[in-house]
Amino acid sequence: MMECQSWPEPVIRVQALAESGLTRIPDRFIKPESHRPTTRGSVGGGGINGDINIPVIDLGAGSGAVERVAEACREWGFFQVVNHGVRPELMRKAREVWREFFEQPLGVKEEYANSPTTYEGYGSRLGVKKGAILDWSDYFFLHYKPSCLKDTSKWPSLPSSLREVIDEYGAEVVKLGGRVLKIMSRNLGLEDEFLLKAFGGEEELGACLRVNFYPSCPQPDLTLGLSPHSDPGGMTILLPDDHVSGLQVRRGNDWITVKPASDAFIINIGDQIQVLSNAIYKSIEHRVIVNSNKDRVSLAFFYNPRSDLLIEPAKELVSEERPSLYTPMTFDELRYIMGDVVAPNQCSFVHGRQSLDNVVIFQEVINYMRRKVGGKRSIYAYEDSP
Ligand SMILES: O=C(O)CCC(=O)C(=O)O
Repeated sequence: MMECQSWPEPVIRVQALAESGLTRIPDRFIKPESHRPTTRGSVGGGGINGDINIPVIDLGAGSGAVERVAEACREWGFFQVVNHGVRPELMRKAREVWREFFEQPLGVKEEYANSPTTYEGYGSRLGVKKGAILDWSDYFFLHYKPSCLKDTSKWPSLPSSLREVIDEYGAEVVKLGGRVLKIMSRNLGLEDEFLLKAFGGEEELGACLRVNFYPSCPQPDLTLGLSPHSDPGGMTILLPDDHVSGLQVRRGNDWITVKPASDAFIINIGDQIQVLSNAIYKSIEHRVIVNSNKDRVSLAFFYNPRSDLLIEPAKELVSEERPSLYTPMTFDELRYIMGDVVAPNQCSFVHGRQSLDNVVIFQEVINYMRRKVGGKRSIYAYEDSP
């Protein structure tokens, strides 16, 4: 496996750059014209279609909620939930401790500087392509599940309440994820536990958190906080900033700016649920824009299948009229293809994202890799191989 041990060039800390008072952003952050967040194709930000928003669903509303989740997963791949069972006070604290982390001096944060081997820790870029155009954000990435990957000593020790708050926050969000997976399974006509089982069950599934910090930017029209991507995992539960919007969701040829509802989570379908549902549920491209006067913080909790389990469309959703659209593949294999075959030298699984459908044509590559490692299906097997 082509593994990236270190960054290809000195890392630029975007927050420090923004705080230096610059008035023009470095060329490294300037997106090609067609990728810039121009007004054209960006609706929902106060333009003619300013009222459009992703569905907001009250999870306490019984069967009505269940149906609305189904519709949102099919039509949007995104929705917000309120009345979700996670205490607003805990949500507020989770944002607050991370804001405090990012407000600390650079030297304190650098103690957690990450590398592209695991991405765990404090980072400022995704992907290791030398000379790549960068996004206007820093982040902190940590594992929450499975327990063998959770190492709280790698989480920031300051502010002093961070580890405790994030531990509790993680437990609550995992619980919410389980509840939503049940609703999705039932909506697909599958047994309630289908998706959770496909993910490996409560003990084995993967859960990790990326906290994004988007500093204010003197030239927000030239760059993006996060480039367009869809999530390769199962499902993402996002706690957005409570004051500043920035997330945009692809809708046809347009980008819709999400208007976060009060105390809501934003949930989106990832590639693995698109595959398990045989594309009934959609994993939709999204991106983040920045602005000239306000920082923004978001907590993206990724809820993923155990990485070496084969993921394929549920048998119940495959028929003569609707044949299976995907070949069985593990989450590791998908990331491998996304990272090292489709987008060479991009270890990140969120950048260089190509359409999931393109992956089908790489089945031969997967077959070759499996033969090479004696049928094992973990990326770690590739690392071990000569
Ligand atoms: O910051 C946001 O609103 C979205 C974050 C996101 O898409 C991600 O972390 O993958």
